[in-house]
Amino acid sequence: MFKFFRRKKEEKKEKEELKKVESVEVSPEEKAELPEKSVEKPAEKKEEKKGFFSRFKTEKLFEKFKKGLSKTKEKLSETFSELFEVDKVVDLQTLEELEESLILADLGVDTTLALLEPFKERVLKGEAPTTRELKEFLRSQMLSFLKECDREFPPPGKPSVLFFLGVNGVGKTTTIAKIGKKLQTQGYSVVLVAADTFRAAAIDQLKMWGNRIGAPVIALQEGADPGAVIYQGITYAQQKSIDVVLIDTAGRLHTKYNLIEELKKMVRVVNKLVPEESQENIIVLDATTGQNALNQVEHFSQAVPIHTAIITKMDGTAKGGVAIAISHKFNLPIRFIGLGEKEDDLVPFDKKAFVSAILPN
Ligand SMILES: Nc1nc2c(ncn2[C@@H]2O[C@H](COP(=O)(O)OP(=O)(O)O)[C@@H](O)[C@H]2O)c(=O)[nH]1
Ligand SMILES: [Mg+2]
Repeated sequence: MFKFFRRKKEEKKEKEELKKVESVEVSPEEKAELPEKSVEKPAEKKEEKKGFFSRFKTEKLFEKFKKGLSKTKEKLSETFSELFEVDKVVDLQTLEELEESLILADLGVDTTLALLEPFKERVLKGEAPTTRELKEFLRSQMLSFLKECDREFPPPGKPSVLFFLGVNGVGKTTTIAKIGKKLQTQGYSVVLVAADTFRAAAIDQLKMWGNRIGAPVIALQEGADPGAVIYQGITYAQQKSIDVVLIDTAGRLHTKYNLIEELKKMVRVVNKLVPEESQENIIVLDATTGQNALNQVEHFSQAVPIHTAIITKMDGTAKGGVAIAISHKFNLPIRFIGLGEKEDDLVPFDKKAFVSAILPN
């Protein structure tokens, strides 16, 4: 009984807190005087800011990767279980079977061939490497094909800007909310910017998320110039001393509308307001689209320099190998991967955990 009332009380408190942080809508006329609605964080929380990723480095992470990548592992293990069952000498036919299996797990043709080439050469030269050596070779090649991220996260500077891009439906908006929440729990204040001004629904969706996580949202009306929203979002952060600006952008690839030109303009606005080292341009990709994700990286990199990638929906697909292809082909570090729809399912990418999760033990 008491528990019930306590829970009700807590729910009520939660609702009231959410109400306090409404989204901030600004019109150009209002630009100069923005309402006081940023979320102030207690001082002691800011002390915890160091090492954003350190709190994730636990045994649990390996478990999470294993669970989320089980479909990809299953796909690979059809070949792997036969191949690595007993230690024997590797011949060309075995390598071809392995090639096929890696291609099917969406490493793609180019990356698969590049990955196996040094081993194939040994076989062609008449050496007799064993399957045990092949297993070790695969592991170390995969690790070296996955690029390390040497940029700080979030980038240094106040505010720093995370600029998210990617086609519609990949999970940009939900990912922004999840990252915003993670940053907040680590003591960073955040503001979300609705620069996908194409559809009113997109603006509303971001506002809804802002409300849920208790973050201000800077939005203009549907059809507004995305550059103007970004300008206002960043100046708002500067005025309110907010740590991180997360920008949601449009993702429709339509012939009549030049998304690439729009994105270039948006980045120019960011460049004018914050130094380059304070920006991270993040492409969001959906693992279930497999090799198509590579075309998307190619397309978007015409518009802006892409610093890192986030790959969502790994849980629903056997195409997890696409992470290796993306990182290898574009020299692109992976920041986070989505291993499910829940907030905790967006985890920092850990290449050792990734490779362990898809290869046999
Ligand atoms: N299973 C799964 N679903 C995800 C993941 N990330 C996002 N989604 C879902 O993908 C759908 C599209 O997301 P949304 O953020 O609206 O995509 P946007 O159009 O790029 O902004 C939503 O239903 C999300 O819940 C993930 O890692 N796993
Ligand atoms: Mg969206």
